[in-house]
Amino acid sequence: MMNKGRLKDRWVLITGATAGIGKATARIMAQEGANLILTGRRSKRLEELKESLIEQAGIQVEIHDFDVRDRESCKRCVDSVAHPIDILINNAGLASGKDPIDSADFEDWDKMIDTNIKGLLNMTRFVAEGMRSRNKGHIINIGSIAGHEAYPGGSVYCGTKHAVDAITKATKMDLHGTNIRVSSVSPGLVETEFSEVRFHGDKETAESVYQDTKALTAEDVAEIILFTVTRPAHVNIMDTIVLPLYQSSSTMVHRDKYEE
Ligand code: NDP
Ligand code: 8X3
Repeated sequence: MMNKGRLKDRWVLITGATAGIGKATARIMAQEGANLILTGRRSKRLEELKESLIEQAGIQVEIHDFDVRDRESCKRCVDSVAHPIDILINNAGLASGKDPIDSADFEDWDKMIDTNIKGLLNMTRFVAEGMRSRNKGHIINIGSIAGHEAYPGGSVYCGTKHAVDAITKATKMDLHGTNIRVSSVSPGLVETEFSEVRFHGDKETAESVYQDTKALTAEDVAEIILFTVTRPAHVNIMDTIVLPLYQSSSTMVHRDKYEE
């Protein structure tokens, strides 16, 4: 099947493509004809996604299972990609725990800092080298409303997402004068596996986050990522903050039956 979408022949690397926003972004990019390099730690999910995307969209898909916290694995992945990477979507990330500063778990802190900040930096460092040499590319970092506001129990998660905001702005400056675009997308509540991961597999607490309200879907965010990458080459969207209608800040979530 020949795909004639807007991203035909482009190679897009998405971290964290095994679930949520990353997976939805893979699907929407595939519909637009992009060839994909999909990463995550759960290899079976990557294999299943690869098969279904090839069948549905007739694109090329490479998969690489590794942990973005492991710098050598990040380098190995980027080095092994034979095609120029046109778009990097730094999406892999997590919140782990929601405990106050004086009782939070150190392992949770390390996971968030090492994944959301250092993992994103690792991938950017290796991919940006090639982009600079080709003077072409687009780096998109998935930030959060938590990168623009703070909330109780979010000291480290919010800290990592504020870091993503600063890294996005500084990366744009480091690549100033090149043809490389740098953007972020900063969503509020999105119903994915995010809360299940945050609450360490406690499904009931995770479900309560999205209960009696209307959160964004992963597809809503994927649409915005697609919009960001399909602007004309001279247009650089720096950030898009997107909240559900029923959310007005990190801590203000309206809980009522949603009707269109
Ligand atoms: P999910 O938990 O559904 O997906 C997270 C993805 O990140 C998975 O594919 C997971 O893959 C990957 N990932 C996590 N840790 C690592 C790691 N160490 N190495 C490689 N991959 C990793 O969550 P979302 O889709 O919601 O989250 C995606 C991004 O969006 C995150 O950066 C998150 O902070 C951000 N975000 C989410 C919001 C929400 O409300 N859901 C709101 C705002 C921002 P695997 O486990 O297979 O490695
Ligand atoms: C995820 C959204 O509000 O739980 O980044 O921090 S929030």
